[in-house]
This record gives sequence, structure tokens and C-alpha cells, in this order.
Amino acid sequence: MQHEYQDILVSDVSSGVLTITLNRPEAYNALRTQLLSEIASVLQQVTHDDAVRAVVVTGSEKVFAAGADIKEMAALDTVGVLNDPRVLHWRTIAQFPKPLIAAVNGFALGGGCELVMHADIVIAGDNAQFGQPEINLGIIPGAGGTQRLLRTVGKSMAMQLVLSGEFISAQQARDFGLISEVTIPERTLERATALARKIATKPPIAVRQAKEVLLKAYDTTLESGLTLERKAFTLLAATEDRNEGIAAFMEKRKPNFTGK
Ligand code: CO8
Repeated sequence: MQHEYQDILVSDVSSGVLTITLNRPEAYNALRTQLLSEIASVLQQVTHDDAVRAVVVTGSEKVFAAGADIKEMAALDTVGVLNDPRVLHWRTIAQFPKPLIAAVNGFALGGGCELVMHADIVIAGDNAQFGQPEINLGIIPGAGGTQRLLRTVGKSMAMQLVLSGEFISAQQARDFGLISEVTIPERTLERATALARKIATKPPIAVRQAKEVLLKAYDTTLESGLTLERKAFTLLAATEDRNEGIAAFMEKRKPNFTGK
């Protein structure tokens, strides 16, 4: 896959995991349209590839992504922003049905922080910094930052980040639930990959249902969420992997999940 892409590197699939590396070091991995379209294209391709059970997205040791490409954005007027193709790419990323795990070192700012919030699980190095500095450019977050941030870290911290443009550390991001683990930068990708590989051994239909139902909790009532959970739980009773999981437990052996 690798040679087809300009702004990202795409690994081979290993133990069910594919890794996307943002690769625009000269622009701090700024998320220009090309880069976002490449992420969206890879995610679309692997959605129907049973060999891929989870995807890791990462940057370099110094920067995850410093936001939208400000130089590209400068050329857009209102109509340009209105018709921005990146809106569709963000939607593709948001709708990716398999686990997406971010391994973040260094800056995750603006659209970079929003990309972090599109991930299901986030592991960060202790050098990571998260922020929504758009206010300094006379704009506001435009890829879900206001909505996902408030739902994730609560009103006071979301307001602080978006209104002041201040950055927070990996430690603070973990305290506020924006990310789940902090490690040393040399281990960030390794830890994210290990977690992705572990998830890749789980029954894929159950993993997919779990992700879908968990994400629904963002934008539905408790009652509707519980109804959806019950339906997904019921549906899983019809899968072979559920029978296998229970049988393996009873027989004190490892389950062999087939995705059926
Ligand atoms: N866009 C384009 N180029 C960038 C960006 C960016 N976001 N960030 C850094 N660069 C470039 C710099 O221009 C510089 O290039 P050059 O050497 O050619 O001048 C190079 O990367 C290194 O940057 P610095 O020299 O500034 O490095 P520092 O270590 O001094 O500072 C910072 C690093 C703090 C990350 C600093 O570069 C910075 O503040 N960057 C901008 C961060 C920012 O404002 N991000 C928000 C952008 S707006 C946004 O994300 C809106 C998302 C809306 C999405 C909607 C889609 C539909």
C-alpha cells in the first residue's frame, strides 16, 4: 500500500493490526486535505478487510499533528470552507466501525486534537501536549472539537481549552479522560500496538457492536442507549463466537474466534 500515499505511511497488517503514520514532518503533520483524504481512503479500504481487526494512528516522536494546514486554510473563503471536502473525510473517520487507537507523542493541536478525539482509545507519551488553539487564528474548532471536547472533559476544561487556546499536558489530559494512558515517548507506539493486537484477538462482531453502542452514549438518552445495548447483546447470542467463547471458558481452554 505504502507507495500510493504522499502524506502518510501505511504498514503491512501484522497480528490483525494496521498502522497509519502521519508523515509531513516539514509541516508538523498539518492535516491538509490530501493527508485527511489518505487516512479516510485507508480506513474505507480496511473496513471490509477481515484481516484488519484494529488500526493504530500515530505521528512522530515530536509531533502527532499541529492541526489543519493553516497555509491551505488561508486560501479558503466562506464558500471554500462551506464546500470543504475534509468534512466528508472527517465523517469517514468518525464512522470507521473497527477500533481506532491513537499513539500520540508531542503536539496534538487543533485538528490534531480533534483527530485524537476521533480515536476510540488514546495512548500518549509524557511529552504530549493537547490543545485547541484555533481562537488565536480568529476561528473555532471545526472538526467536532467543541462538541466532543465538552462531552469528554466537561464544561470548564473544554471552555478553558477552546477560549484561551492553552495547551494541557498528557498527565492533565489523562486526568480529564481525554486519553487513557501515559507512557514514556519511546513506548507510546509499542503500547498502542500491543493494545490493538490484544483487541484483534477478540471476537470481531462483539468488538464492533461494543464500539457502536459505546459511541451512541455520546448522543442519545440513557433509555435509548440501554435499548440499543440490549439489542446488540441479543444479536450477539446468535454468533458462533459467543458459543465458542462460552464453550472455551467451560472447557478451560483458549477460545478460537472466527468472526462468525
Ligand atoms: N499548518 C501548517 N504548517 C504548520 C502548522 C499548521 N497547523 N503547524 C506548524 N506548521 C509548520 C510551521 O509553519 C513551520 O514551517 P516552516 O519551518 O516552513 O516555517 C513548521 O511547521 C514548524 O513550526 P514552528 O516553527 O512554528 O515550530 P515550533 O516548535 O516553534 O512551534 C507549534 C510548534 C506550537 C505546533 C506551532 O507550530 C503552532 O502553533 N502551530 C499551529 C498550531 C495551530 O494553531 N493549530 C490549529 C490550526 S486550525 C485547525 O486545526 C482547525 C481545524 C478545523 C478542521 C475543519 C475541517 C473541515
